Amino acid sequence: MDQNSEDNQASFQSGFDKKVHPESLLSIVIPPDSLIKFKESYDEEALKWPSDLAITTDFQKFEQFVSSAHSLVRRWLPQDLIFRLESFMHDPNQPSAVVIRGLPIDDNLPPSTPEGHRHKNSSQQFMSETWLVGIARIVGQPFNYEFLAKAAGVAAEGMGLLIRQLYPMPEQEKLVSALGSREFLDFHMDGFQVLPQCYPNCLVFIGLRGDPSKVAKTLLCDFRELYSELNPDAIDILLREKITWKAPSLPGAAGFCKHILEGTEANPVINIYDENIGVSTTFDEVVGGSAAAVAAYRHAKEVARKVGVRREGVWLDAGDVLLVNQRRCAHGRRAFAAAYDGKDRWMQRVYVNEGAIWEPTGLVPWPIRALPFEFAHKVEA
Ligand SMILES: O=C(O)CCC(=O)C(=O)O
Ligand SMILES: [Fe+2]
Repeated sequence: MDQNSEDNQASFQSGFDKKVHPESLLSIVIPPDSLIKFKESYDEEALKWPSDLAITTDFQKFEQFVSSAHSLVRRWLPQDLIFRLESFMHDPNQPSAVVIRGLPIDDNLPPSTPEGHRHKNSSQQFMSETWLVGIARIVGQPFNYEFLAKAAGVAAEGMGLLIRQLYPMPEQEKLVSALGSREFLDFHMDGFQVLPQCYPNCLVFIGLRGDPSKVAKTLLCDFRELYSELNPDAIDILLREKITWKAPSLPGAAGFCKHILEGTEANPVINIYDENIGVSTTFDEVVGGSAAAVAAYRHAKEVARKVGVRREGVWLDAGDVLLVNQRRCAHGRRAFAAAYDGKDRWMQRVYVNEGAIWEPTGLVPWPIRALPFEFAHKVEA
């Protein structure tokens, strides 16, 4: 057992926040009447935004938008909700995920396709982006990874640098992917492989169009619930031994190594991933460690699937926002059938970090919000 392993075990057991936890998913419905005048105030703010917001690659220009979105959200969401969001990432008594339903988004939504999304932004329609970025800004600082912006099937420009568009794409139909559909997307944490200071501590999604069949739901697996169902022998091994991932498919990443179980007993972090995301490599080709550690990791993944799938999951309709605290739960998605008729499910997503990313003490110059992918863990001997 190396020194790191012992430290992990000691800190895990000494967690002092042994409070009763609230429900893991909180749902809040915004009364439509309270936002009747939102559009007027949005239109007034939008006049101040750069006219080339849809195509610019100048991050300085986004700051005007981020700041406006932030102030609009502060003005229009109920104060008690703002208060909750401000403590969402810090207070263990907050839920692990929150869904806020009923926000007004852009009228006459174009088809759920790359062309549709380009059309929406080139017509200066940024209402969904305003809620998404403004809410993310209450929780922390919104960002994206540059390689994801490039992989979205459209030019890496404009709002696409900051916001990921999620609609099923025919060419990814059979891939395990956020842009796939037929394959179950198993429980995972986004940014699994990045350096800790560049980790998306929170994910924020907004629905633009709900899956018409209502099958495509975001599934959540709360770590406290998962932990309570893990076999004690597996817990013991996962606290002592690290798992190694060889990640040939990850841009710039030779691989990385970490403990599956971190955090504290009261608030465990259980680092699970879907090793098939975006690739055709098998679990055995990717995951390394002692036979006992790999078996314990497989067990954690199986229990996560059982725990996560028995909950209903979250179906996001137009104007519904989902915040997921990645230190408290993993997420996945049910398999579904896409029609590619323009009416498929459409969501947008940003990542949130509380600020460790940026200079002067971080790694990236402010205000770049699309991070170059140079932050992967390397395999440790
Ligand atoms: O489609 C979903 O509900 C979740 C997709 C996903 O894992 C992600 O966007 O990070
Ligand atoms: Fe994900």
